[in-house]
This record gives sequence, structure tokens and C-alpha cells, in this order.
Amino acid sequence: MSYPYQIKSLEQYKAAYNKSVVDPEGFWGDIAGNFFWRKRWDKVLEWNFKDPSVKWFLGGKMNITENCLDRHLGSLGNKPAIIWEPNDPEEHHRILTYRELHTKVIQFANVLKNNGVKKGDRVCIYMGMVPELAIAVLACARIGAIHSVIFGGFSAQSIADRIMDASADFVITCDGAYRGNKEIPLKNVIDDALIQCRFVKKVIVLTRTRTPVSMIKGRDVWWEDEIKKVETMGNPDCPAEEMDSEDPLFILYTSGSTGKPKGVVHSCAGYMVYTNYTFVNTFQYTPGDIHFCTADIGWITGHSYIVYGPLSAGATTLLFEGVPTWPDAGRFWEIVDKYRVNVLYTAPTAIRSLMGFGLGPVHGKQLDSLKVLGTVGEPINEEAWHWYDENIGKGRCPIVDTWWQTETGGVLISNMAGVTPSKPSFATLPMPGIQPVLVDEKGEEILGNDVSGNLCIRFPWPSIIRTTYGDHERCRTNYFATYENMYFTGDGCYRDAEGNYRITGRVDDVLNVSGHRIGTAEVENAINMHAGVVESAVVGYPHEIKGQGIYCFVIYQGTHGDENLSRQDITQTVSRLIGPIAKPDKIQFVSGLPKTRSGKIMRRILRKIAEGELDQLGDTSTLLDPGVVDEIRAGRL
Ligand code: 6R9
Repeated sequence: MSYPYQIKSLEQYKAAYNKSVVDPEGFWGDIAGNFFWRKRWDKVLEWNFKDPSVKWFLGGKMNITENCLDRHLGSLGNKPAIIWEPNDPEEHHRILTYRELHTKVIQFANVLKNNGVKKGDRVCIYMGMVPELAIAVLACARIGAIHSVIFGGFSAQSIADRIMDASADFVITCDGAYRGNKEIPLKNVIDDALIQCRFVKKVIVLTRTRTPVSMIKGRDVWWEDEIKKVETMGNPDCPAEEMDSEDPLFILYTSGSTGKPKGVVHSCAGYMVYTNYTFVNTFQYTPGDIHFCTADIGWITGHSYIVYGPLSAGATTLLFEGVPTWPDAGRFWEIVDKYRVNVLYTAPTAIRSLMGFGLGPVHGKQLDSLKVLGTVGEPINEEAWHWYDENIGKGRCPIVDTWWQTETGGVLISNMAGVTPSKPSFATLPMPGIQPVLVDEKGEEILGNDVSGNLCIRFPWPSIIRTTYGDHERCRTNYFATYENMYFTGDGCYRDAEGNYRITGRVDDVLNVSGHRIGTAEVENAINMHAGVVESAVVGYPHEIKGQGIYCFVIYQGTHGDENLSRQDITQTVSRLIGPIAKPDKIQFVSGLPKTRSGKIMRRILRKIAEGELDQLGDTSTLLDPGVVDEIRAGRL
């Protein structure tokens, strides 16, 4: 595999960037020419941000799995596609070559067909980090079914909401999942979810933990049994479904500033081209390198840089089932040495948490195979950046700080490892094809350098969000209506004197807790469901390891006298309704919330209190009852 579009110098970057702006169609058309198409596109791009309607490679016919698997069989058939490191280091790891992965994807694609899954059907996938998760994802893509992967940290209620929103008739899960010293009963969680989703026709269950599970006759089938059925049919092929460039590839739910998560829809061709392009360029992937992205496939980072980006580039991708701190805090470094990992891509929260264990777990590790380090998910503070650089990269590995979002499909702003300069805590420069704009509150573009504003993008790139599933208007109002003719990211941003971008965090009511996006409205809705809660307001506050913590102000008239017990109960309700990832860090009981005369909660004030900036509350005179602020300030946790 060679990548003629891999940028090798700053000059080449500048030339590519320039071409991508002057002639975007020529630029992306050239890159798309490196993929396998059943039928070439007729037109590269048609777009407007008003509807919005964005179409790339119009009229093209393809299947992403032919690009991720079939086209590599000749030259890379015996090369490892997936290396799987189990949760328990004592358990045997697995390596799947491209040929083996191809065979398994085809087998499981046939299982899906035998169970009635057809092109366009939505399939919900709720599994741990096992190779079969990647196989399930690719098998869906093979037959043109739309996968909707749900992260293992979401509750039954969250799963039910997502299954209903996507009207997914099919579910793929595991009996259970191992994560550190925990065993998570995934199938039982699915069973709870499906009480509300009677329309689900089939549940395919992979054996992993052998946790006892209930199997409903006619609905639930074992993965292994279904594979056997396919095997007894001989070894049938499963020709890839011919997809239109713009057919949806997957849905991935993410939080916004309103209460209900949105199903972000990505389409086949543009997503393939862009994730491949950014994978090859950001990490400067060289054939034979071992790429280790520590994200979960339940998030966009896992979709783009564990599965589709690496596999479409013929790379070896490492999939890790466990957590960074089990059996001890040296686990990542052990894995790096065990497989001689070349690229390590992780989140600032993981780095900060590992920093907390000191250098003991790093001692004795070689880490000499590493060439490139990456971070994603939240702003990286300088201290964590330097720790990563000095102790893991030993000062010889460029760090790529990659800024992007579920909605963007792939990396939009990042340095390219060793090719364009890095700057601690800056994502630095836009990828070719990306035209960032900073705007002020009024929507006026802020020109020049050394300025801050809200980050927008002026021109479409191939993997931009196409719609929010089932509700296109929501896509428009969320991303394309705040500023005319621009995609609004929801992030604040600083552009330094040299034109480097630094993402400063969300400017909407979205929290970033350990790199997970959580809407404050979602958490409030959950808290308000708790008996005795009258009203609540949720804000973020700086948290040493998580980046942001969840601070809740709650008016509670429950009968429970014990505040700590009440806190535990409320936390349990949130955990039940959203999932353990949204558990409040602090719950402060208050008798009132600061409201304007029109009844709007003034979150600005609550945020300042949660952040501990008690003398910077600003003007409180417009409040209905300014006295409530003193009470809240005095009771701060
Ligand atoms: C890929 C991913 C998106 C939000 C995004 C921003 C934050 C992501 C970042 C970053 C600063 C980085 N974010 N990468 N902030 N520097 N390198 O994380 O997608 O889960 O949708 O989150 O994460 O606030 O808007 P997603």
C-alpha cells in the first residue's frame, strides 16, 4: 500500500492546503481516485449550508468494506489487520490477518442476511471491545445496513431511546464485557432496554464472559450458532452491496445542548475518503506500523481511527479490551512494548490519570518503538502535554493534538506528525480542505491573528455530518442556523499570532467529562425525574483528571433527612437513566436557583460558583431574587 497523497513536508502541506481551497473539487477528486469504486463519481461536490445539503462524489458506487478488506487481500492478505489485546494480560491475544478478517466479516454478513437484515436497516451494536465488534460493524457495512454503535457505559434507558429513535429492528450484543476488574452484563442491560422496544426482531449474542443470560425464543440467537449455520452452507461469499456515495454508512448518537441525544449520520464515500486521508497524514502512517488508538469503538474516534481509517489504509490496528489502570497503571506501556506499537493515540484524561501514578509504572518499559503520539477528545493542558512528551515520547516523538467532533467524522485541525510544527495545547493548523473561521456573538467574522471567537467552518469537507437521523431540521438548527452559511462547531477558539488554533472548550451547554460529551440538559432531565427533586441546574467545573466534572445544584424536597443518602439516590437515578458516565461529581442542595425576571436560570453565575470564582459573579442585579446567590455561594461544595 502506498499513499501518493501523504504529505511529507511543510511546503507540501502549504501547497496541498492552497490547492484544497482554490480547487476543492480537483483536490478531493484526485484523492478519491486512490480508492476502489464500482463506478466512478459523476460530480465531486454539490452543497449548500442553508438546507443543509452536502453531497460528495455524486453518482459514485462503492462499498467501504471492499476498500477496507478486499482490495488489500492481494498484497496484505497475510499481514495483521487487527491485533487484539484482551482485558486480562494472562489471556491469549488474537491476531486477525486481512484474509481472516475478510472471511469473518463475510461470514457474519451472511449471518445478518440469514436473520433478515437488509440494506438500509438500522442495526444497534452494544458490545465490549472484542474483535467481533469490528467484525459486526464491517458486516453491516458489507450489506449496506446502517450501524448504530452504543458505548458500553450507557444505561438501558439510553439504549432504548437510541433504538427507538433509529427504529433499529436488530441488535448485536455480548453476554458480557470485561473492563478492568469489572464484568458488565451487556445482554441483561439490552434485555432491560428491549422491554420498551417490542419491535426488535432479532438479538444476536456473542459469547464473551459466559455471564448467565436470558435468551428469548424466536428473538435471541447466539452468534456462534449462527456462524455454524453459515459454515454448514459451505463457504459462501458475500458480495459487497453496491452503495451510492451518499447512502448512509452509520448513525452515532452524541449529546448537544438540548436534552435528547442526536443521531449523527455519516455517508459512505465522503467518510471513507476523509478518514483515510486524515489517518495517513495526521499520524504519518507508514506501512507495517502498529497503530494503537485507545478509544472505544462506541465513540467516533474508535469508528474513524480504530476501524475505518486504519483498515482502509491497510494498516495494523490494535484493539484493546481493557482499561489503562488494570491490572496496574503501566498497562498501556506494557502493550506498547509487547506489540512494539509505533503510533499511540489517546485522550488527555487518560494521560492525566496515568500521570497521577508517578513514573513507577513507566520505569523498565522500553517504549522505543513509538514514533508518533496523539491526543483527542478535549483540550490538553501543558503539564500533561509535557509529561506525555518527556516520559512516553522521550522527547523524540511528535505529538499530534487532533481537534474534531462526532459531526466532523475525521480530524479537522491538527499538526501532522513531524511534518508541520507542534505547539503544546494547540491543535495548530487546519487539515487541507478545512477552512476555519472565528466569529463574534453577532456572527461577524473576526479577521487577523491573536484573536478569539466561536469556531465555525466555512466550506464542506467530505465527512461532514449529513443529517441528524429522522430530524433534518434539528441538524439545520443545531449546526447551520447560528451563523449563516457556516457550520458551527460549538467550540470556542483562540488563533495565535502565527495562525495556530487553540480550542478552548465548548461555548454551549455541553460538558466534556473525561473526553465524553454530556449535555447539561440531559443530566438535569435525569435529576428532575428523581422523586422529591423540584428543579436542578447542572454546570461543569474544572476537574484535575476528568477535565470537567459535573456540578449539580438541586432544589430537593424529598422526605429523606440524610443529605448524603439523598445524593447517592439522585446519582443512582442519573446512572439508571443515562449511564455511569454521567454520574454527578457534586450535588449541592439549594433552596432556589438564580433566575432572571423572565424565569431563565442564569448559568453563568452558577458556573462561576462551581469554578470557585466567587468574586467574579458579575452583575446579579437583574436577578429575581439576588439573595439566593449568597446562599448558594455560602453552601458551595
Ligand atoms: C473526536 C471527539 C467533540 C468535542 C469538541 C471539543 C472537544 C475534541 C479536542 C477537543 C480540544 C482537542 N475536543 N478534540 N478540544 N482539543 N484536540 O472527541 O468527538 O466526542 O464528538 O467531542 O470534544 O469540544 O467539540 P466528540
